[in-house]
Amino acid sequence: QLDARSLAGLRFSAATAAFQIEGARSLDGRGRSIWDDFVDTPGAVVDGSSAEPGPDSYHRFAEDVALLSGLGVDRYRFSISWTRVIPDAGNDESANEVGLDYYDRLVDALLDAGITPEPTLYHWDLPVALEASGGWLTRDTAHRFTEFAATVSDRLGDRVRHWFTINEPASTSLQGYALGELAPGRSLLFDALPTVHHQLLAHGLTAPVLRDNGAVQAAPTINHSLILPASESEDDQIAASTLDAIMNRLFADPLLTGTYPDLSRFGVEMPVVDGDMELISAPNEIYGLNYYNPITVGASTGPLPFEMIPTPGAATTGFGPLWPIRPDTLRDFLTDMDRRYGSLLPPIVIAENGASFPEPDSVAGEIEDTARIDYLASHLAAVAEAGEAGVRIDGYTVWSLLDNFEWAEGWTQRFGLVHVDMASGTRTPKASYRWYRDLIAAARR
Ligand code: GCO
Repeated sequence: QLDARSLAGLRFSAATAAFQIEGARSLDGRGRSIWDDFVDTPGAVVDGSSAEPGPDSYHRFAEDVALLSGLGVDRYRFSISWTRVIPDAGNDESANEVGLDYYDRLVDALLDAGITPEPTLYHWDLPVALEASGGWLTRDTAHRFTEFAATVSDRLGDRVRHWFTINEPASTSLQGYALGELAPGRSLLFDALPTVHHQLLAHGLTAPVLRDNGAVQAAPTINHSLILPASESEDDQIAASTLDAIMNRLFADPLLTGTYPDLSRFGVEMPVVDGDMELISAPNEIYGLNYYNPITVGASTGPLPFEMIPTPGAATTGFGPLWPIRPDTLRDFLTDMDRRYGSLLPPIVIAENGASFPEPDSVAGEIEDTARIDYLASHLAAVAEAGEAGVRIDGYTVWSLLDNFEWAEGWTQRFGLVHVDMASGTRTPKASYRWYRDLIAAARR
């Protein structure tokens, strides 16, 4: 049961990402990213959609700000498109002033509405020329990212103090480079591991630059899942600990302790250069954590040493059997983190949490999305329980403010508190929007 008083002191936010909401892919000098290539590849996106027009926030951001203001959130987590700002990054590092102007206006509109902007600098839209020269397999990409971050923070740093650097590096490495499910669509299996180090290095190199430009927060957002073994058998337990190492410790350990878990069993060495681990593990103000679901795994003889299976007995979201709804695992994950890392763990900000459910493409009025309300309420209750158990948690963020382009799933998975008609851009708040608004107000009372 969720008691709003147990959430007093939490900072509330809602999140989106540039490629998922902006549309306007070829407008005002925006260059191409790996996601432009991905959506233009026949068959890559399930419904063949191309991320535009959709919410079209490039033109309709004022409506987004009004919706945020109506919610009463403290913050808005959006992302900045690298190729709007540096259209041909990798070939030519010059900035596109028109692209920067867009974010300038968005930031001003948020501040006028009393909402703290907390942009993410890398939400998966790598410039194509950088991918052509190796993408995140290449160390140089980390340096190019830092230059981009410097350009953006030179322009916005007088007003933006809260930054997220890289978003969900595990998704990029696993689904983007190891399994080919997301852009850039490469299937390198364990040879994708260097992309982990280069993304973390991108964070490590960039955080000091942001702080020099006035940042009081410069943290990555790391997606985690509690890993559940399919059975008590030794093979399943080993499979679970392997996936835990890859999904969780591979990111949390270097950021918090400055070391990688033992990777020798995968036959790959991280391309660590002297000084890297100090940069990566430099203390952060917060730990940005995205949480959606646990993962149940059993042993496998396939190309990977584990196999993900449905979590027995759990209800699922619109994503199907591999997205079980188990809020208790969020509480357990948070308390495990606290136990494992102790004083090395700064306060946690839940930087994404949310769920998709089947919903119509166009609506006449408010959708009664009670399943989403239940999902969010139960996960917030889990956050409160972890807090009562002593875990320091500073903020909570719903994914997402708006229905948006769900990557390879196109428009088929709706996560918004606000329904978006992808043909017209019309925004219609759902029941969950009203629920979140009331909850935030009650938590402040
Ligand atoms: C991320 C997430 C989001 C997704 C959300 C639902 O990278 O932060 O993948 O972009 O839309 O997690 O799948």
